[in-house]
Amino acid sequence: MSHDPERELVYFDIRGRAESIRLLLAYAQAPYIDRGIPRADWPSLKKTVPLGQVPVLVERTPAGERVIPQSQAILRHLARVFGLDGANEDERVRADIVAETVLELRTAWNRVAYNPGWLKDQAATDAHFRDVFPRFRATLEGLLEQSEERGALYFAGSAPTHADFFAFDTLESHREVVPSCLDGHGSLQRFLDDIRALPPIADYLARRRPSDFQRA
Ligand SMILES: N[C@@H](CCC(=O)N[C@@H](CS)C(=O)NCC(=O)O)C(=O)O
Repeated sequence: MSHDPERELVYFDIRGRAESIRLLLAYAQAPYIDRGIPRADWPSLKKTVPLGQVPVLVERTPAGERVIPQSQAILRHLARVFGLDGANEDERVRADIVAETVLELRTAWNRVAYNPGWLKDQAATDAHFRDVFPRFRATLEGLLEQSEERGALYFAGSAPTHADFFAFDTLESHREVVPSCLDGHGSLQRFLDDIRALPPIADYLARRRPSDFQRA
């Protein structure tokens, strides 16, 4: 008898903050309901979710329901459940360092990419790619190269962790807007290619919803 909960990921029908969670679930080959809610339904749904925001992960078992808000809490919970949080304490620490770094970049990116509209403020987008992105790209490249020096393919170790899916999604999201933004940064490009080639990820990428920026 399976003890896996039934999972439902509730978010808007975009990649946004839910996409690294979807990537991790795809890699773990874990079934779940990917509930993309129409914007028109949001005002009533907002009142029913714990922090009034999405994404939210709902896990249902015969014993009851676990409802988790906050994308990073969801991602790290699933990483622990599926053993994608590092093979030992050193790897877990490295995964957290990378995830926190990516979160800083992502927070800045969300501001220009999603608010107040889809890439509506060209000056803010240009400033992000000029003043913010290069700094984080250098930090992430340094962290990845330290990992490569230890013989590891991924940010924390020799197997992917939550931090890799978060980094992948955030870097890819930047590349969708400025395709050349990783030119000359071979280790980051190699990392993205390696994640993309993981069979369950390749399968997911072939069928996922279109880029958020195709709606811009
Ligand atoms: N720190 C939260 C932020 C969540 C968040 O800002 N969600 C947005 C969508 S990306 C939202 O729910 N917006 C609608 C609202 O706040 O009413 C997370 O990472 O999950």
